[in-house]
Amino acid sequence: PPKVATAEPGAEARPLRNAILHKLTYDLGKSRLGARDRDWFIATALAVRDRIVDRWIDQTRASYEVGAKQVYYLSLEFLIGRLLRDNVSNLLLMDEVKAALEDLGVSFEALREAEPDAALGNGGLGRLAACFMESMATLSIPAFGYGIRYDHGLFRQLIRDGKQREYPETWLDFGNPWEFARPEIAHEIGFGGTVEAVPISEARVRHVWKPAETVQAVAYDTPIVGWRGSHVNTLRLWSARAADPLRLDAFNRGDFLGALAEQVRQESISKLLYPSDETPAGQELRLRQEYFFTSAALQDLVRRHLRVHGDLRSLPERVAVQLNDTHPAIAVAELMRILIDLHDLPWDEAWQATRGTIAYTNHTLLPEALESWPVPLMERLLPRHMQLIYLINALHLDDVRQRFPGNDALLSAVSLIEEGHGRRVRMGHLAFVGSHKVNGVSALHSDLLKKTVFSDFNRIAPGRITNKTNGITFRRWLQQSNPALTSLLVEAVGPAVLDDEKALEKLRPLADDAAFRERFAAVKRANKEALAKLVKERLYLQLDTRAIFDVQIKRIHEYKRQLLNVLEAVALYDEIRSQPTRSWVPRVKILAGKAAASYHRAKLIIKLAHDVARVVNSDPTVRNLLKVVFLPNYNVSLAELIVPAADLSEQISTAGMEASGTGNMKFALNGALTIGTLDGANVEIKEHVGDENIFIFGLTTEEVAEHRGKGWRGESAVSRSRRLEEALEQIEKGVFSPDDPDRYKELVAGLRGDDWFMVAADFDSYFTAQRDVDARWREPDRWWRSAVLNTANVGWFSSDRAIAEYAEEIWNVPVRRG
Ligand code: DL6
Repeated sequence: PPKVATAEPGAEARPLRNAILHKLTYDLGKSRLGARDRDWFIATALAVRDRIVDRWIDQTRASYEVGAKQVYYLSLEFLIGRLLRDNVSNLLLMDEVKAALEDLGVSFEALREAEPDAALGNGGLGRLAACFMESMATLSIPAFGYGIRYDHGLFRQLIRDGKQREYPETWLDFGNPWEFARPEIAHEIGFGGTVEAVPISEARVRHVWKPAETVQAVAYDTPIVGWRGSHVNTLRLWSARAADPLRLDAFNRGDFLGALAEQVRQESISKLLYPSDETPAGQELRLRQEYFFTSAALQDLVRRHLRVHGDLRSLPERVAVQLNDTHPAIAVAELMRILIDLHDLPWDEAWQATRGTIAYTNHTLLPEALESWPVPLMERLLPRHMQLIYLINALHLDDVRQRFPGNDALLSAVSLIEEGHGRRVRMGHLAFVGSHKVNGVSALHSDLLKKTVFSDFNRIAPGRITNKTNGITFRRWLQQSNPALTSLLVEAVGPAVLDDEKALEKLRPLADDAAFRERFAAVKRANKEALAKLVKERLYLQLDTRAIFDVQIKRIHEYKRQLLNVLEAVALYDEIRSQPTRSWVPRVKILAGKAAASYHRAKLIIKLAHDVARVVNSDPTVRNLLKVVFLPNYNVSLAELIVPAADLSEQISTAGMEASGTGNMKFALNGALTIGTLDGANVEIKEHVGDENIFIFGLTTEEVAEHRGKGWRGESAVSRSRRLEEALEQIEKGVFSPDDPDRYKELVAGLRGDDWFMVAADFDSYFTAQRDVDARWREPDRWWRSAVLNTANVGWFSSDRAIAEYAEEIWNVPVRRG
């Protein structure tokens, strides 16, 4: 681990040791002898939390006292993972905690693993929110994260017979020692009902929304500690609490289920991350979740702002609200409602305050992910908001009509209401209109935003779209998950590397130093050994750590093209079998990821990966030259183990479809070489690491569009590639699925057909790039030179850089390091 401000273990660790023991005894009511790892984890977390609280309270108060501008990051997802190592490390307490635990006869690693992952997110968007929270604290930006405290986060993935099964995740079963329940901080969230117009003067009416039901949003606060404990912010997650815990009349009648029904219905809002929205009830629940946390957040921040500043007109000077995608886009209407209906601001002033305060980040161009809600549902659930949306839309369209007269096509393109089959509210449009800045998450993505989904908006509001390329926190994704590499870096370029991502650049000359390269490679080997050990424990599979560890870990999605990766494994398997004595470069293909429960094709791809793995891994002709591994139940903690052990990072999405990616950054930082398309942030990674240190293949965004435009059929790629043809035939014929030979017919038919994700189109180019990877691996000097240069050149992808850009260019708040 990095040696910073080393505490002398022993005497110094004594108070912490006593504190842990005190927590174990008096908070958990356990003796040392009876305590399990989980108990030690909770006791340790509570003792560590005590070291956070004073500075948290002081800094929060201080930022109010000086009237500092507050940032509010609204996100339906915070994919935090575990917090113990994060907090201990950021507080520079690692040596002390380890010494204290050692004295108590407890292993830090064992209790670290007893902490459940807080999986309150699906993937990139949620993990980005978690990295951003840490960076905001590190840069001393006073900030709150607002989201939902789901009882059950992302499902637990079990693989049975190669198939994904989903089970509820239960992170709160033994309590959450990091959070503070705040039952006294509760906001009323209304749904349904009617709106009355009450005259308040001759010229004005006040609209009074009388909701049919109200649910309480109760706060749970988790302190978020910045690097070196510099600053502590709050992640405030809302839990739904029914107004009445049960209906006494029904209970006393003996109708016990009926007595609880209403409570269960209301509290289902914070029950589960991403309830399926395949049914109307599921859709409504999703909208309820979005409004629930957005309204709670805005009520909370408005109350705080009024307490500190007294006047809501100053909101844009003192408050920045960042919408993480459109999930909180209803904020535009909700803030208007609060300002106009509850605080009597005139429309224009309210609109100015709203627009000046809110900014919106778009994370996807995929049409199916661009949210819109049926107007009837909105009218029923949020009647006042719908009125406000109509008004916002009318004024917005008037403005466009005036500036672009006679352009009806433009009007319908930028309207907040989609008129087609069934009227719907376009949440992206609402977010755009209500924001002073809209950003994409990589240079390519922001450019595509301007050219595609928001092209008309870019015309009517030039300059509003800006780019903020994503970043990752180096504390979690380097210092904590790869302590051996961190020590090497500190030794090589000095401790500044722990504080300043730019210091990594000093590593560049060492890429030409053979002794350094050898040490760099040795760290990787040790990390690979650790991963191989885990694979052996979980899958009973022995891996050869001299092989290339070729890794693709992320959500399973057709556009991410795990299928392309598996096809390449099949083709390579064929070649090895046909020429077993050739000198092959050994490879271990490692995959992990979850498919959405209702995403049939993605689940089929998981099954195919397993079917291929079973055949390849048990074929004696292949020996150790190729192994295919699928690690179940991918989560943040698993990623922390896999990323440092990867040699090759698979970033192979169809060009134009991955908004940014952040895994790509984590791998490069840890010295993996990327094989990837010119998609998302890969483009910028290539610019930073240099063309010769990355393997780029495949169609570009423009070429993908061209292919689709010309009615591309995958068959034409198949007919040109014997290799692809053979791989597909085997899959089609059931070579990997003898129990059900037709299992993959549909999947392969898709590749021969419109091949929407260009898997067939890119196959040959990918296969060739993979052989370039093999060639580079055969030259260890060149491989490790590239690996070192990857680490040296990706400092820019720190979330500190990303957050500093948001702060300076969107939020207008100062940043301070340390
Ligand atoms: O910006 C974070 C992350 C990107 O890195 C990924 O490329 C992108 O797919 C992901 N987007 C989403 C979209 N979800 N919705 N809506 O998760 O965001």
